[in-house]
Amino acid sequence: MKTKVAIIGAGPSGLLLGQLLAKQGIDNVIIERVTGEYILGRIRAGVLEQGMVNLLREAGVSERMDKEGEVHDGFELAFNNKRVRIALDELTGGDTVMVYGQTEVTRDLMEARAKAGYTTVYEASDVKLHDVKSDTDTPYVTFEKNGEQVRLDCDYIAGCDGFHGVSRKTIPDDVKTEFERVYPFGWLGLLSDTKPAHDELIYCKTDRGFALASMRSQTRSRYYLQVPLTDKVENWSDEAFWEELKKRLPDDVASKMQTGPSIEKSIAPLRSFVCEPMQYGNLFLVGDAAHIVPPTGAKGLNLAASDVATLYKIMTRVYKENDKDCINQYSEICLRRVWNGERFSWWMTNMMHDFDDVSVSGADAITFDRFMSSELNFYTDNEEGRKVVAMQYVGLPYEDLK
Ligand code: RFL
Ligand code: PHB
Repeated sequence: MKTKVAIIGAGPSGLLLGQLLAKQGIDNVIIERVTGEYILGRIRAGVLEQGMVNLLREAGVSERMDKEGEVHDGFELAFNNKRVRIALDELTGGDTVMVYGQTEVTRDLMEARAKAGYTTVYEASDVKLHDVKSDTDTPYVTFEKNGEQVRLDCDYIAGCDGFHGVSRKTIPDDVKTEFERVYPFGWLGLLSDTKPAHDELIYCKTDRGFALASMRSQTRSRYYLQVPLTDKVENWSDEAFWEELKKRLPDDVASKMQTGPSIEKSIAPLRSFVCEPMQYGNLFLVGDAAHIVPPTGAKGLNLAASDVATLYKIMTRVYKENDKDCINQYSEICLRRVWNGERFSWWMTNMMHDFDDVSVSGADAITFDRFMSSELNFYTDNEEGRKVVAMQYVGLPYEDLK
């Protein structure tokens, strides 16, 4: 097999890049480890920044999102028995976010790819990247499919294979630096076909821990609870989840909340992670393969989309203008936006979670919590503070190539 761009991973990063390249007539093949159904079963992001919404429109996959997605012009922070609304549009001069699930984005992209007739190899095992940095400029990928060994020759490889993928591991240790922080708790998420508790998202900091009331549509809710890392999802019955959630949501929201059976329930650990650089020879790392944020700022998928936007511009210039020098800009441009997203997500996580049960104890833990409560008051008591939160939540602009 031969193609121009080999894409490893059919998550949102790989599928969106593939779709944009296809629009430019740039041939690409996606190699994915699991089945399409398995990917669609993973319940993840729910909030899309304006930049990602625009990119999905540019890719020609926005029809259903524009019909069924919900534009949100604000969200709430609840703490110390008060609720503060962050009015996104007023504070940013008109920017908003779109509530439309990652599952739906992925489904739309899969359908568009099938229609365009581009190849996706699902259930490929033992995927390996070769000669990503060589004098010959000819990297290739090998994998096993239906018991047979396959070789895919290409010009470039986009590593869109998530945090546990092979692409990042292909970059030699002495070339890359990995920055990591693991948080001492996880998020237990529950999806249910119930009316959302409120018409906007509410991020709640309480003495019992953090909770988030989110949604996918007017009939589907998504909720999260901060839980210790030692908790097992099997030990959380739906009843126990709803009971605990009611204790963490503001009283008037909790008292009216609809409950029902879960469609999905899972625990996600929280991590901040960045790999520098995000490129090596003809290999580019995209999305979760290069960086992870804790979900508190709703930035993970959105950072993946801005990486895709940058790589798409570079590949278009390479193939349409025969300018190969521009590939050197990839890592630098991406990392500037990535570190902003990392800082915001880390900051929101620290402000909104209860760290009392962590390794620090006694006065240290108390001081930390006091600092963060004071910070939350400081940023929500005045319009300038709320503006800082709003600007980052809607997302910083995408950077152009030089
Ligand atoms: P993905 O989605 O992990 O896809 C990677 C794909 O690569 C495949 N793969 C391989 N393929 C071939 N060979 C191999 N060796 C391979 N190894 C892996 C995998 O099977 C998979 O299909 O990465 P991608 O595409 O970069 O997308 C990133 C997003 O999924 C992620 O950043 C977001 O979901 C993060 N996130 C959120 N982001 C937001 O912007 N807003 C949110 O509201 C938000 N909420 C969340 C989130 C993530 C969460 N979890 C569970 C981590 C909420 C949660 C709970
Ligand atoms: C979600 O709906 O899954 C969601 C929303 C906002 C976040 C994280 C997750 O910050």
